[in-house]
Amino acid sequence: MAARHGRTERSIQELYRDDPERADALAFGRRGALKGTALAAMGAALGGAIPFAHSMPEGTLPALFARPAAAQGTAGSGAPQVLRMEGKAPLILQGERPLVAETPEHLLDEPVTSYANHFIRNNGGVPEALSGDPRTWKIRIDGEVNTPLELTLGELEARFPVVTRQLQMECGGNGRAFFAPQTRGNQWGNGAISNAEWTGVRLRDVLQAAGLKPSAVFTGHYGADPHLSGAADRPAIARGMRLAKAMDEDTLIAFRMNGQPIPHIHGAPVRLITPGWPGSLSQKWLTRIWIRDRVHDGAGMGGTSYRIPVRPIVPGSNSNGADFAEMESMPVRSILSSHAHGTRLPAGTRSLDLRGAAWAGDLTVRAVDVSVDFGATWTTMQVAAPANRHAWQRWTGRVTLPSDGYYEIWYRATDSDGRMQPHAAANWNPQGYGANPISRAAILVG
Ligand SMILES: Nc1nc2c(c(=O)[nH]1)N[C@H]1C(S)=C(S)[C@@H](COP(=O)(O)O)O[C@H]1N2
Ligand SMILES: [Mo]
Repeated sequence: MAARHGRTERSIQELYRDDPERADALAFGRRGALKGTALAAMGAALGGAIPFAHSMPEGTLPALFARPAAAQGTAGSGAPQVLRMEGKAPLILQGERPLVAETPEHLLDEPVTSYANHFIRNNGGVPEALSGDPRTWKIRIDGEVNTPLELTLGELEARFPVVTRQLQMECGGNGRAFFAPQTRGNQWGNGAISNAEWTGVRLRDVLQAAGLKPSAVFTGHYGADPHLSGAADRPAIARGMRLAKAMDEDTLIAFRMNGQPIPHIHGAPVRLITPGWPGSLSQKWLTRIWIRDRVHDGAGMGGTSYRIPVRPIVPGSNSNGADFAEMESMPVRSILSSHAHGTRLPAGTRSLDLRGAAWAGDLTVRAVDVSVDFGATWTTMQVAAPANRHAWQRWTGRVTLPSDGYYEIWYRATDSDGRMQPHAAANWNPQGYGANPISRAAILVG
């Protein structure tokens, strides 16, 4: 071992990337304790001593190596891929066609998500920017209704009560990068989430004005964005939801974001906001809501699309989604916004004031706990009440550190039904929805 020490030190980070099992065996040895030259090698690779090495779990990649590359702002090659867009922070560019960008967790430090820090998720192209008066934009409500409606944005605003709420919007694939084996789709960390303040009318009020027929069971949503193929008759995405969610008082046809007209990239001039359920149900550039007498069958419905196994399937296996169920309320998740993953703090730092947010779809968050000793002990954070139903909840708290060195901040939330974020992404599914494992941020002191 001693003779190999130098080489181990240089290569352990690469080895953890290429062959984590062998790296772990090398680092921990057969007895599962990290000590001696292996501990020194691990410390060297991580950039500091590891004060809680004795509770470092075997078989778990150190967070500094394990955090998905995308979540660190480096896609693949190591060169940071950042969004360059007027008024937007340098978000993590997940793709340019369609345009998709993730907000780094530490930029989600505002209680109300600003335009600058709001993630972007498109499935198709971005429609032409509006010319003319946005109040003349029309939406159609048809299908299983007594009176099909065609309403301009001006009429919507004048005819129905206007409400303003802070609402979470989270992509159904948020956390996808945490799945093993990897699944297809944008490799999101935890940053496909927002909590902006939306103003609009309740979808419920508009559906009641149209009058729902007894046969009405589902919605189907359409927007003005073109399919990437350019085919005019192919919607980029056309999702729908059970009527119960459409009738929820927080499901809005929104026309203002944070008090301003909705920015073009976020669906100007009018979009749905369906908080707590997959973000794909928050149709942008909204043109039509088709009320259906069956589960909607538009683009992004059926098979394995936004559907998850009722009974766990073998990770990595093929499935046509036959016995999957629609993904509805999103699972509990927390983010840390006060410290970026990989932050280096001055030597002598002995306590950390932490901040973040947590949410749980249609439920609320009961607790957020943090560990700085690899899960051996946990400290309870203070969790604020949501600003309103379906808003995220901010959390704060302090942890103490015994000495300089490498730490991992582990953070996990528990929902109001008692469900806690799991240690590893669970219920693997082919398109990677609902991965919400406990998160780990690496911090170096000194
Ligand atoms: N018309 C339209 N609406 C859409 C989409 C889209 O591609 N087209 N993407 C959906 C998805 S998958 C998500 S997660 C949210 C993202 O909204 P944002 O881009 O404003 O963050 O919009 C949803 N609404
Ligand atoms: Mo999404």
